[in-house]
Amino acid sequence: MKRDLSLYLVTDPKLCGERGVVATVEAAVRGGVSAVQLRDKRASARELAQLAIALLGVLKETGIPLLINDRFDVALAVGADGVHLGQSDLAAKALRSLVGANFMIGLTVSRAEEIAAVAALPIGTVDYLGVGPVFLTSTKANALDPLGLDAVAQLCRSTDLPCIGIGGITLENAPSAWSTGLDGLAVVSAICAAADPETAAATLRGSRP
Ligand code: TZP
Ligand code: MG
Repeated sequence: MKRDLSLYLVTDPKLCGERGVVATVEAAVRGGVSAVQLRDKRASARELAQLAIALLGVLKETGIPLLINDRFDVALAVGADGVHLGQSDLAAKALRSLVGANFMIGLTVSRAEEIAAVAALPIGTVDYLGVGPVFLTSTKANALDPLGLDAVAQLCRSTDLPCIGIGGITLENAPSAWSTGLDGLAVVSAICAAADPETAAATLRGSRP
């Protein structure tokens, strides 16, 4: 099934604060996010699975996919829709051999060589690319230098896979991020740290030209 990844929320427990991840996702869904990734670098597998099950409850019957950051084992165990892998996680090809075609695999890329490596894989190995950081971000520890709009546009043009931009995307700069030809925008702080995540999501939703 083709999924709508055009407004992709990545959760951060610290930035969601007292409101919590579940309530933040509920509000973001009301505002119009089309995909959710559970990301918590500090959680144990068990904690991640527990939160994932709660989020699957929120997303049930919305058609909005839930992906798990890094941990395909947790994603499979709870019946999530997919996993988002980084360049140092298990190779997408190895994972695809273990899971069916309906299980989504996203991969972070920041360089032309990484996109070329994906292009060399059998079609259907990777479902979408997370491209970034587009702008400067303080959300991710050890984030790479920002790619900037021209490099993002060039990376998007070099692949047929859906490209989802991430890193420093805000309500203000979202229109310029769209101008690169990205298929979707992924945000952490723009929604998780917003006083009103529903309105933030709706504003981002409305930023697409
Ligand atoms: N991967 C690349 S940048 C980033 C991740 C997880 C963090 C993006 O966070 P924000 O708050 O949207 O800049
Ligand atoms: Mg990762």
